[in-house]
Amino acid sequence: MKRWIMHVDMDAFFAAVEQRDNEELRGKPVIIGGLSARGVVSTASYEARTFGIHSAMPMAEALRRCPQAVFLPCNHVKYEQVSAEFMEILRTYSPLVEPLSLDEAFLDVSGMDYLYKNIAELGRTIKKEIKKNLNLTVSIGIAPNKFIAKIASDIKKPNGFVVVNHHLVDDFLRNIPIGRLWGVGKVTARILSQLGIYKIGDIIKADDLLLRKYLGQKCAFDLKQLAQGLDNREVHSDYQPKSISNEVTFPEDVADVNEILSELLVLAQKVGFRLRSSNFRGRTITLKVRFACFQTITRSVTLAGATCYDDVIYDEVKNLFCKIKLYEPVRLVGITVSNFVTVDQISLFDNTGDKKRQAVSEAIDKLKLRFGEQVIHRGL
Ligand code: TTP
Ligand code: MG
Repeated sequence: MKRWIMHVDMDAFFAAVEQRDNEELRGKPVIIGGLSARGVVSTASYEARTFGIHSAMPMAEALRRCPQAVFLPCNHVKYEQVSAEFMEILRTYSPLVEPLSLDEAFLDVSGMDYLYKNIAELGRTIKKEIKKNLNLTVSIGIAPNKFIAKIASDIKKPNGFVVVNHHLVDDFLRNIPIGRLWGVGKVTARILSQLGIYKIGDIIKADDLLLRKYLGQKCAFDLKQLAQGLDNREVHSDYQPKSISNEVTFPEDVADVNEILSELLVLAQKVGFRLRSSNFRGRTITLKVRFACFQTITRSVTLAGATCYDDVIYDEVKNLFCKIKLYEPVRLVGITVSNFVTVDQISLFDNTGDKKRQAVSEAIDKLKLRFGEQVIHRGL
């Protein structure tokens, strides 16, 4: 049986969701991200990308390049909801779905070409299904392995669709820039370019000894393997996030303890809501603090029982925070809950306090789901 791996990736995910939900944004440059002066772009609609705007660009730069764009904050609750719907659709086509992030996943679809006319037909069906149900477009790559499928989904974005047949792998890879290879970052790319290696085809031709000399044995071996289109990694369907976190960069550095605590309370509520929405509870709570000078510290505490409740998270974070010596104003704070436990383990720790919390949280979460996360906030 031929191995077929599919990589599906939403186009301009956050921006596309906003354009879908608001007719007035369609066809316009839309930029999503942190809106403070020091925020960064999370994503830009394809209209905005023509102005050179891309993810991770400082928001101030995006504003300079395209002042007429519509700028919006991230609505994570909404994107997570859409992401869950997206993954659900994918799971109806294969039991082996491995989400990589909110908007992309690998599917092992080996053998499915017997159920459809051919493997491309399955890809087109999934594309249509996502358009019909979510009114969003995705780009799909189908290939003999993960590495090639991921490149394939990317090269014809947006709304791309590329199938790389087994016997055409070499032709497909030959002219792909080396930067697309897994593990080739800026440094390796520079070394390779000094050796006259720019494309994947150049690696195949390159002398093994030369590669080993400049990249080390392991890296040279991995690159040669990938360049030949060899990648046996499986699709793991048991993906579970290991932690949930939220963080915020203040518009200006803050020295006032109460102001920081009140932001931590907002973050605790965000993390708690996301934990409860995804049915997770965690035992370890981590506080991250970045000072004005960019020095970053983290402090953690591990509880006897797992939690998903805002007030428990906040109280622990507050304790951690109060023990930190604030030698400088603070630039960023963040909260992570990790060390998730299973539902069986949870019942051991349930007590009356938690039952009350559960009732209150359920009521609040219903409001948040209906009216948006900002509808209700506890104050200090
Ligand atoms: P990507 O799939 O990398 O980007 P995209 O879906 O916006 O655009 P495309 O796939 O068409 O190139 O990331 C998915 C989402 O993840 C994106 O919509 C926003 C978020 N994201 C960030 O918040 N910060 C980042 O630096 C990146 C790359 C993505
Ligand atoms: Mg995407």
